[in-house]
Amino acid sequence: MKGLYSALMCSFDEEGNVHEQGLREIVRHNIDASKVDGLYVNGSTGENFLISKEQKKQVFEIVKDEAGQEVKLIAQIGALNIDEAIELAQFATTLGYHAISAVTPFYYKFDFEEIKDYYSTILEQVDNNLIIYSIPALTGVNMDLEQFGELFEHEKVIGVKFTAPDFFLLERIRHAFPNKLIYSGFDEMLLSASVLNVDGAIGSTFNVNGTRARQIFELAQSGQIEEAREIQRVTNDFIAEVSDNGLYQTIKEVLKSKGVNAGSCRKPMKSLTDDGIAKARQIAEKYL
Ligand code: MN9
Repeated sequence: MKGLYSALMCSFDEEGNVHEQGLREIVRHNIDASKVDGLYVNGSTGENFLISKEQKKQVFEIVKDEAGQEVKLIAQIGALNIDEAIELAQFATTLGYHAISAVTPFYYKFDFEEIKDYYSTILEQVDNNLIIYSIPALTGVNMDLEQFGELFEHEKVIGVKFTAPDFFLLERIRHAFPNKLIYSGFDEMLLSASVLNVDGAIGSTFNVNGTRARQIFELAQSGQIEEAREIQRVTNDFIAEVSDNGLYQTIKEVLKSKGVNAGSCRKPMKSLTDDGIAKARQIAEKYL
C-alpha cells in the first residue's frame, strides 16, 4: 500500500451529475500519464462532501471498473451520518477496494472518545483496513501523538493520511509507529515529509503533476536532497499559481488541455471565468 496516490478528481456535468466518461478519462490519465501507484477515491478533491450517497457509490463503481487491478484503490467513506459511512465502506469493500479511509468526524466538535468510537463502530461492521484521514485545517479536529496512538491500537487501523503542516507531530508519529502507513497530504510539503520517511503521499495535484511528485519522493528516499529541492520548487511555483487561480477548477482545466473531459465542479464551487480558463491553459503550457 506504499506509494503515491492521486486524490482523484471527479468529472461532473453542468447539472452536477457524475460524468461517467469524463471520470473514466481522469482515471486513465492518472494511471497512464501521471503514473501514480494508486487512487484515493471520494476525498476532498473528489468533491465528496458535495455529493449524494448514490453518487459516491456510482464513483466507487466507475473507478473500480476502469482501474481494475492496475493500481491500488483507497475508498474515502467518511460521512457525518455513520450509517452512510458504514454502508459506503461495505460497498467499496465488496467492490474490491484495498482499504477504506475516513475523515475525522467534523462540524459538531466531537471529543476524542466520540472520534474513537466512530472509527471502531465502522470497523466492527466492515471487513477491511482503514486509513485515518486527518486534515485539521478543514475539520477543526486536532489530534496529538497519544490520540493517534490510541486509534492505531486497533489492528485494522493501518495508517493515516496526514494533511497538516505540523512536522514535529509527523516526526513523532513516524518514530513511534514505524509499522503504520503514513501518507503525506500536502503536495507542497512532499519533500519535507519524505525526508521524515513517510510511506507515501496522497495529493490533488498528482492528477496532473504526478511524475514530478515521484521524482521528489524517490530523490528524497535516495538522499539526493538538492535535486529533490529543485523539483519541489518548480512544483510549488505550479501549486502557487494553481491555488491562486482556483485549485480544483484549475486542475480540471489543465486536464481538459490534455484532452481529458474533467467537466465542471459541483456548486457551490464556482466556475472559472474566461480569464481564469486562459490562465489555467497558460499554467498547463508552462509546467506540463
Ligand atoms: O488531499 C489535498 N488536500 C485538499 C490532499 O485538497 C484539501 C492536497 O493535495 C492539496 O490540494 C494540495 C494543494 O494545497 O496540497
